[in-house]
Amino acid sequence: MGNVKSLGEFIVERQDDFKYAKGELSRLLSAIGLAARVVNREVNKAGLMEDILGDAGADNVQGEAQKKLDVYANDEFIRALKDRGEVCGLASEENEGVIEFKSGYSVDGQYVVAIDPLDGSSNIDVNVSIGTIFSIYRRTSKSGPATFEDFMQKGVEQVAAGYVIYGSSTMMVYTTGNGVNGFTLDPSIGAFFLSHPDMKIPENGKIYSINEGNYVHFPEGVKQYIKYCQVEDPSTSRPYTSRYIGSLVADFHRNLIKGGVYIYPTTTSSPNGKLRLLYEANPMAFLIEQAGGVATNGYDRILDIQPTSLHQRTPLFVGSKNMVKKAMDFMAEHSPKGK
Ligand code: AHM
Ligand code: MG
Repeated sequence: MGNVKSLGEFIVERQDDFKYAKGELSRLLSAIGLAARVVNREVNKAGLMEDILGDAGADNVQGEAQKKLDVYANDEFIRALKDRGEVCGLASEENEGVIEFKSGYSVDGQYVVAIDPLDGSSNIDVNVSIGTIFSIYRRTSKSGPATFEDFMQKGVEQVAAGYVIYGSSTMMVYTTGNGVNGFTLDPSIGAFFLSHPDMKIPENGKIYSINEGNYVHFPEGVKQYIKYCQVEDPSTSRPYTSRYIGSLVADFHRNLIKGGVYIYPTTTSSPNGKLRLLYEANPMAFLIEQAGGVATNGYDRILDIQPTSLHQRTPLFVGSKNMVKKAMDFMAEHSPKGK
C-alpha cells in the first residue's frame, strides 16, 4: 500500500517520544485500537440486531438510560485492557467505582485509564456518529490494583488521550503530548492507517456548537456570546454557522478539522455542566491544546482542574483559540466567576 502507515507501525515509530518504558504505552494504545475495531463492528451492524439496540434495562451511575451497545463497548474495552500487564485499573462512565485489575505479573501495570466507552449514546439508534473517549495516566500508587487516588490527577498529568469516532468512516485520533494524529479504519482490511498527520485546529473558526434549546438556562455570558456569533460582520466572517450533533466526539472532530467552538456550559438544572471531567473534558482538552486550541470551563484551563471524584462534571468551552478566548471574554464581562 505504498507509503501508507498503519496505526501499529506509527505507534512503534513514535515510541521514542515517550519518556517512560517504551513498549508499555505502545501496547496499551494498540489494545485500545483493537477494542475500537471490535466495537466498530458492532456499531456498524447495530440496526440489524434487535437484541443490541435499545435500553439495556439498567441505568448507569448518572441515572441515564443505558443502551446495550454502551454495555457492550464497556465490556470490550475492559476485556482489551485487563490481564495484559500495562493497566492496573479503569474508571468508566458506566461503572460507579474504580475497576481494579489484579495482575498476574511480577510488576503491576503502571497505567490507569479513564474511559467513556460509547459517548453520544442517544444517537445510537438513529444512525448518527458516536465515539469512544479515553485518557491515560501513570499511576501514583506504588503497586497492586489501581486506587481512587490514581485517578485524582489533573489533566496536565495525562500521558496520552484520544477518541474513536464511529462516523461515516471510523477514525482514531490520539496524542501522547507530541502533536495529534488521526488514523482512518480501512474496513476491508480491518486496520487503521495514518490519514491525518499532525492535526492543527485553525485559530479562528466559523462554527459554534451548543445545544441552543437550553438557551434560557445559560449564563448571561454564554447568551451574549451566542448573540455575538449571530451578528452580521463580514470582517470577522459573522454570522457564524451553528452545528450541533449532540455527540461530543463528532462535534469536536468537525471543529478540530474546520475550526470552531463547542460549548457545554452550566445550566440552571446542571449547575456544573453535563460533561465529565475525567473521561470527556480532560482528554479533549489535552488533544485540543496539542492541536493549538484552547479548553476551559469558561474561566480556567480544564487541564489544571483538581479532580475530587470519578464522575465529576465540568462546563466545557473547547476549540479554536480565538473563539474560546472570545467566549471567555463574554463570560468575564457578563457572568463573572463566583457570582
Ligand atoms: P453521554 O455520555 O450520556 O452520551 O452524554 C454526553 C453527550 C455528549 O456527547 C454530547 O455533546 C452531549 O452529551 C449532548 O447533550 P445534550 O443532549 O444535553 O445537548
Ligand atoms: Mg459520555
